[in-house]
Amino acid sequence: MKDELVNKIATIRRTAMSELTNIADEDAVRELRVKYLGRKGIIQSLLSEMSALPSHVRPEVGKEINELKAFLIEELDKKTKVFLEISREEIIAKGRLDITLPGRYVKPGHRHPLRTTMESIVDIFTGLGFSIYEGPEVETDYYNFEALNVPPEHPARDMHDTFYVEGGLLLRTHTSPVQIRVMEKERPPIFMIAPGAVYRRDSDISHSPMFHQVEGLLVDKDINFGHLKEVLAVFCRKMFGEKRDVRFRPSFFPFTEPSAEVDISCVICQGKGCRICKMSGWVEILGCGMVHPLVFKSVNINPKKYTGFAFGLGIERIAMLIYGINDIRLFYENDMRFLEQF
Ligand code: 2U9
Repeated sequence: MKDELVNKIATIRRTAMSELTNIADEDAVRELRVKYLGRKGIIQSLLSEMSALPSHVRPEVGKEINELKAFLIEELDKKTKVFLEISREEIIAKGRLDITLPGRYVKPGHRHPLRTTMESIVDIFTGLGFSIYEGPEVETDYYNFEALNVPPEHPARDMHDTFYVEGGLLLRTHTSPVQIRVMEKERPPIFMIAPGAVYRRDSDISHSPMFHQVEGLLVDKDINFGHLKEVLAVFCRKMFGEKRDVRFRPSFFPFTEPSAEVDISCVICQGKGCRICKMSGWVEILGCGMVHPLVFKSVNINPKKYTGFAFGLGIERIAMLIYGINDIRLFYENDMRFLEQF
């Protein structure tokens, strides 16, 4: 009985030794630990077999089992250490830095030409005392058309010209709704500009379904067309050069009366005549006019007490002129060969 158990202990030791030599990884170490030293492991079962032995032989056999146990603990701990070392070396090797490799070059970015143009325009007007306001791009018919005296039959309101969205809303076709919202909330004097994206159903080399505007509004007592002319002439010279000639041509907009369009002497040929100005010597820069009394009425500003002027300019058009770009779509294609030139 005793010899049987002693033999068994020796066999287990031999098996364990061969299993330990063939061990492949940390998981295998863990498995062997459970197999031999676990709660239901081999050592535990040897210890319970001991109870069947006569008491005088138990200490001797118990010593053998304890020796085997100590041996297994030591060997398994050694293996654990070995695999820990291997995996640490692997981690270090994987993350090793080759400081002789060239670094990854991160190209420094810069402003988009449209952003640069918009900022120059905004800077001039803020320098003249105008404040910047923004508003929603999805608008109601009221703010985009009705409050601006755009009649129901006006072509701009057509499905073919304006993007309508669900719920009777639309994508603003100009930033003018921002001025309406400001006039509803604030009382004159109002000196404001509204820069932002606008949307129209139009697409060719000079029209994009989304483009950008800066609009402006000045409302106070005794504001007249002379104020409009001077402010916009100052803007044109600051923006396009002090030597620029500026002219005002009569025009029409439902929200201004009288209305005008502003031309400057051609930035390319200085007025001599070229392809850009179609040999006229002049290029159109913006639209403007005195705020229509009906627009003031819709925001409860008394047109007998207050007058004002408004203007609007298209950023893309101006950027195309300044940089000599002939296709508006180049602004939105994110082609680095184009963008890197600015
Ligand atoms: C209010 C009252 C009047 C804004 C104006 C223009 C003339 C104009 C165009 C320029 C190029 C649009 O981007 S574009 O195609 N804009 O010609 N805009 S007057 O008039 C307003 C705005 C708001 C309350």
